[in-house]
Amino acid sequence: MDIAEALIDALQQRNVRRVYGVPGDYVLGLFDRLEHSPIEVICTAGEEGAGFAADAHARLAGLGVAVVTYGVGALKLLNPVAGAYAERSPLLVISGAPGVRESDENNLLHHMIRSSDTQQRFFAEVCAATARLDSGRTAVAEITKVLTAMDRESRPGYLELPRDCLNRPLPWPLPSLPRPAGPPEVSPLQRQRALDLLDWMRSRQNPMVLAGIELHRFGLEDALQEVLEREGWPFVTSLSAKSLLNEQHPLYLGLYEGGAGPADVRQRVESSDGLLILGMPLGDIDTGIFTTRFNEVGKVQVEMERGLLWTGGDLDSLDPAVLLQVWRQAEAPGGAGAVGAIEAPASHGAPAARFKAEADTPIRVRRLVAALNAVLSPTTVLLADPGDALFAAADLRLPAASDFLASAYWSSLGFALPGAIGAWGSAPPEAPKRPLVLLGDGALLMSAIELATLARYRIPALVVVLDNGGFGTERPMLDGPFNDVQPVDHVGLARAMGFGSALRVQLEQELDQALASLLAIDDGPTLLSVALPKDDASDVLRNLTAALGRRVREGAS
Ligand SMILES: Cc1ncc(C[n+]2csc(CCOP(=O)(O)OP(=O)(O)O)c2C)c(N)n1
Ligand SMILES: [Mg+2]
Repeated sequence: MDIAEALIDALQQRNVRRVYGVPGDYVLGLFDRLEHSPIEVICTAGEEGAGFAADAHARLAGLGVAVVTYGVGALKLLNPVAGAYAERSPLLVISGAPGVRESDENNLLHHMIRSSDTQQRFFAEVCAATARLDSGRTAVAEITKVLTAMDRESRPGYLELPRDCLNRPLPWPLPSLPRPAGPPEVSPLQRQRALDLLDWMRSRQNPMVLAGIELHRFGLEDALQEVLEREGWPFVTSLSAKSLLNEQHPLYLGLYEGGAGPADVRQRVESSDGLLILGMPLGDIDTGIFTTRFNEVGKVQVEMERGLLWTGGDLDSLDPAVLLQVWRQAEAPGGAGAVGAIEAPASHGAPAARFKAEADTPIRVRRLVAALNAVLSPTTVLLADPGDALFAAADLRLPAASDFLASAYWSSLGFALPGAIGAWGSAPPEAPKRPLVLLGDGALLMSAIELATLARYRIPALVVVLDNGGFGTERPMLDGPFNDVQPVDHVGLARAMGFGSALRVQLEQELDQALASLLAIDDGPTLLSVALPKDDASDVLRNLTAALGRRVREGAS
């Protein structure tokens, strides 16, 4: 066995069936090896696309892989990998590199910057661990080190493979890789504090859980659901954790977004006398730009980095995984459940009704969301780019089992379209996924090359473009010609990229029919370009940009 085989074997042991990448001379040998293995290589149009595809795949399947060439290819991954670091997604980068022998002989090899470890040092900043596979003796230990750190932190990793090292032999047979760690060990102190907190929550008049994205990244959804159902506690989620649990669940009250979200959900959350903020780092986007007004004495926070933060006593080591482990094993509460029937806030409302188009009415964002709500299916993976695509998507109520992916905290444009490639690619053949991509006209221009990849692999995605003639999110903060984008014939663009069907709509009655006809096509991608008024925006976008605009204008004046 040699290094390339060991690497491919390690990926297979982790159930990786597809990887994403763009070849170059430093990595062609590895592409050839992958081509002759059971792993399928999805060739994206650009490396940024490969990175976002692998990120989306990682979010859904636990490990996603991007394979690229040295320097020019790898550095185009820095944005997706930084986003995966910030949003805790286990994305593995495999980069080719100049051969060890040729670098010894000559310094001026194309794509090289400064010294042979410069690229690895860039990635060290945005990865849980990095390694260079240049020795058969250490390769397996290095691969194991990187994958183990990725599991522990749920963050990216980096492996660099010099092109003359692929066939370096391993001196001993490949061992089985350690499996991802099981449930955490719990110390007596952790257990005691977790049980104290459970008693406290049970003693509250209005207990509630505000659930965040870490619960998804560390696979804690089932544990959370079990505890919520046993205790009868209602829950809300942050925007980035949208659809963490079934959004049709009777205990679900909606999305909480501080001052940016619906007032009635906010009132319920902020008046709780037992609010557990669980696995949710309090970043600006998830808190409606820091407009939360929690009831400070009735609030407790438990998160990965800082553990338990509670007036009853902090404990660094009590993270969400440990807490839920103890709670899961705790005895059920005595007597009837503490909480009576849960009444959902009006804004959360009833499950989506049929969309009834108004005659001769131009489409507005709110109505586009209503129309989409009526066509979501359990196999939908919704991907939304920052801009009103993301903020309006907050109002969609997803069916059970469907997923929502967004670069919500990192907020990079250009995630959603290539993310659809990875969302599709992560699904096993027996349970296929249909991506629904929502993105603005600006975001489309940044990622349009990946339309070709959707067409090449006949991925059954529906791409919905919210065309408001530019950077609508930025206009209320500070406007100028820099917020305009070139008007583009989206239908012509999609067809040129190989889409069989693409439509443009302006009126509600066209929207209805267009969605039905495009969703009926499932053997390749389709695109719907939706003309929206330039000054139209969702309520969430208006509220967020009002808060953010004050900060922007303070800096500009
Ligand atoms: C890679 C990247 N570049 C720039 C930005 C800043 N930015 C945030 S929203 C936005 C406007 C996006 O325009 P569009 O996709 O048309 O969506 P809209 O705001 O009009 O809904 C920009 C430029 C960003 N988030 N990511
Ligand atoms: Mg726009």
